[in-house]
Amino acid sequence: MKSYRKLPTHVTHAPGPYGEEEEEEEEEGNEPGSPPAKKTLSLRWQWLGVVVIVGAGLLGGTFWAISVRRLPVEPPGKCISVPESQRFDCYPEWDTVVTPELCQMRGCCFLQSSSRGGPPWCFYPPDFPSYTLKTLNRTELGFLGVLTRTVKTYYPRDVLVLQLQVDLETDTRLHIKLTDPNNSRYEVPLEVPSATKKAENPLYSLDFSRDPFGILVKRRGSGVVLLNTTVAPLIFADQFLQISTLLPSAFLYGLGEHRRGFLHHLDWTTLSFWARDVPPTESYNLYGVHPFYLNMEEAGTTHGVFLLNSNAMEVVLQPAPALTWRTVGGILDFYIFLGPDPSSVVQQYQQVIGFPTMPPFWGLGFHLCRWGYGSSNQTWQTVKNMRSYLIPQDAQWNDIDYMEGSRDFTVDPGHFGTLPQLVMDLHKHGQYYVLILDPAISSSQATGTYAPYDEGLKKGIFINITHGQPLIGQVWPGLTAFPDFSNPETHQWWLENLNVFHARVPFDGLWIDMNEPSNFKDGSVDGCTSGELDNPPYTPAVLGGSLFAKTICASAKQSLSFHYDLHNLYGLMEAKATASALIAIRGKRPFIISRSTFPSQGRYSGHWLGDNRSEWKDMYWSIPGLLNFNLFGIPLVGADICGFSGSTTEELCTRWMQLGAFYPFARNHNTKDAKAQDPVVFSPSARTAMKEALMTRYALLPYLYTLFHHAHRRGDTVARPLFFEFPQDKNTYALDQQFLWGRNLLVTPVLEPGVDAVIGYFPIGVWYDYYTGSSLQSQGEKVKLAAPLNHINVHIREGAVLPTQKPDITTWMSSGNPLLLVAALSQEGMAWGDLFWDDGESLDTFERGNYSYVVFNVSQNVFTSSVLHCNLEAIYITVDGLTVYGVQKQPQVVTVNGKEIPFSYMENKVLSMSGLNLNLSRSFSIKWI
Ligand code: MIG
Repeated sequence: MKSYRKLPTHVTHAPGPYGEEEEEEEEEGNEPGSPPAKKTLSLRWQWLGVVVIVGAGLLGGTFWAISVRRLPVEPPGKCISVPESQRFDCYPEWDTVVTPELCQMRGCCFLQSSSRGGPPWCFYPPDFPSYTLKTLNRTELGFLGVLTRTVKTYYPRDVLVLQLQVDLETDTRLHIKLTDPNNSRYEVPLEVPSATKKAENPLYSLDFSRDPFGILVKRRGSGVVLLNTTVAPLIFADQFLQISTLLPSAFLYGLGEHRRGFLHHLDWTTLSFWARDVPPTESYNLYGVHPFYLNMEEAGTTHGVFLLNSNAMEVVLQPAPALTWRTVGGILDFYIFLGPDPSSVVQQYQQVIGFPTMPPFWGLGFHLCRWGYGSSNQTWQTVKNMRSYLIPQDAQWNDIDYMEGSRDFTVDPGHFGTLPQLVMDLHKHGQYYVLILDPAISSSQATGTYAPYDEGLKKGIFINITHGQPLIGQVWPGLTAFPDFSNPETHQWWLENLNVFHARVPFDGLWIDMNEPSNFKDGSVDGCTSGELDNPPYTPAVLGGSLFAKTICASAKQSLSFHYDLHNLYGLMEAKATASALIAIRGKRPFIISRSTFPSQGRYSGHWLGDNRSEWKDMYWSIPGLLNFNLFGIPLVGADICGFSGSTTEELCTRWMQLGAFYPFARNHNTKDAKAQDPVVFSPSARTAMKEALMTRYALLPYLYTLFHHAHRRGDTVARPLFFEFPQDKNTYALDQQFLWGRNLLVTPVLEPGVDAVIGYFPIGVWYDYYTGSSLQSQGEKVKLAAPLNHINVHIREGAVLPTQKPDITTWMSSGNPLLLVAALSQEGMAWGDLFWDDGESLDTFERGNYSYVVFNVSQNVFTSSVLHCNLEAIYITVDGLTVYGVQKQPQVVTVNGKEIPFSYMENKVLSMSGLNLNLSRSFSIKWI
């Protein structure tokens, strides 16, 4: 009769999802294979049937029916009538080729569509059974409702009664939580803020659909529907939870960690979420998990949605436009952020997950690393070479080759014997040392020979298999056990080991790798159980096809829960332990870069984008990567500059060092067997170009540092997508080959070989060449820019004041140098900027008031510096120069605090003065007439 999708030969037909325990269900009249019981046929989805929408009474306080809609019902054509774009997949099992029979067993519609990878062939009919909203009561913060389901689904252990809690937490934040009121279920152990008072003037309104249950969230101003869950049935079974929503537009961002363009395509994509060690590849689940999206509405307003859930997950995107969340555990716990502009959405998200930590100033310098220096002397030589060419470098790193037998907290005495001296030498030069740690602890020594393992075993801090022994996997040192960072004891053990090691090698920062956690064995050396944690009824489309692929068993026991629930939190919990250990040991701001991440990670660490390749397209991919992690509240992010695997070329590495000079976290890192790619190994001209790019970065560090302060203080992005600043300009929505630093600095890198020009998009307004001050006026257009190999295009947005500093080869040197302020006037002759300044390393300087904050203003030919907050550090800083871009008329006189000073004025309308010798801690004004 019908032709099916061909069965790939390697796919064995999976048995139906009806386990023995489901027999009971059949007695209740929901026999598999038969259509849903009659009583449910009265349920209709919104576009077909009768939907009673109940207003939630946000305004008047009462609860009233706002509309009753009757739409034509077509039972026989009910399947055909569902437009392709609105077909929601009823048979997502990727390991089974769905047949009409299998589909009908689920009570779903089978309709083959033209294309593979297009609409699902088996999809929910409009009358597929779902939950009914039985009761809904007002609470202090919103509503509490009860949902019931009478017909079970095809997944085991449906939760037939659900509790719906809707809290109107703030005017811009709505919290929707669906839980099992009768059995406690795992919830993500994240400290989230709780509201005490209901929002008074929310930007949103709520509607509930009773039968079937659905929830609609609208933006009150525009009436745009932000969330509409009536489009597909809600499923809440023990290990299969699914909810779908329509999206107001296809401009969708976020949902990491994946290798994709910044703007998602909603062309039937399934994104999977399960922390995984794998070189970033399109469509794979990668190192970290961030179930957060941002969606532009047509009007240029923006909202965001966060699903606080840490289980293995999938998100399906389809062109309706619509989105489906599918997770295998926990609860459905949503936060909705109303913005209305993109920056506020990201700020509101971080109000829930926490703001990023303030990095030490040196952390913003240039970092150099590779796997396979092979010895401390070779590492040292690299540092000395950098110094001899006067190339900026703040931190030298070592990879696992420093270890003895790849074991944490050891040093290879043969090859890395001089490591302590190297670190001392770095410190003497005002430089810093960062080393790698892998979480897996070597377990193969006879007891008594490797203290971290022996002690760990005694303290019981390792993750156990179901019967209580440590789970043994295999990583670089051979057989390993895995510390359970969900156990506070483990933090203590980690601290003790770091402390002892720090006494030997006084490292300044830590690089935590392999913390997905990565395991060279699938599950453990003994495999995993055959139970439903290791083999859930539904496994999301994760790489390797199982939850234990290249990691530890989901059934493994951790102190807070099973690894099944905590897997995606491993990197977060390790980072948390590492941050508190570093604080305890050094008493200063911790510097940590982690591979695996989860929401709230930014509070403890930054992130690098993992094992990229030394290829042009990988350089491009880094930009969507940066932008995404800025949305996720982890602004300290960068990719391996010049590429990790494979060997780079001089041209690629030059372009990449230039782009990398604008990564918030700038590190050149290389794999073991690839040719060296640190700046000194290249030709004099390439080396010079790299050095100049780094000098530009170092000059801009006061600006970058101030951006980090705003990220820390209120959740601003540092590397910022253009549409954040120009949400009304649709041309910016898909841009991911350019980015901004904060509001004011536009970076337009070359991302392809063999060219000496680059085309960039410039939103409407005046943009000044960073280096020369020459201006270009854009109507919102693409502009072709000269881009010789020794040049990266950087433009200042009109209306900005940027604090810059005379660069030097370390931040230790540069941070004492005089400042040069650059003002780029708007067409009205105005500009604004600011500077956050402190000692660069003490803990909580902002919180304790140990900082200076200075605001710069230009209007009517007067530049003023206003010191709003001052501490000692600013007293040592001199403001030496001011350069003003866009001064239309040649001034006759320039005065500082009323006293005349010399100046220069150039044809391209740049006014500059130097030798000002002003003190940053005092307000001043400069006037030109
Ligand atoms: O299995 O430590 O992503 O940056 O150089 C590879 C060696 C382990 C993976 C990291 C990479 C690092 C490498 N590590």
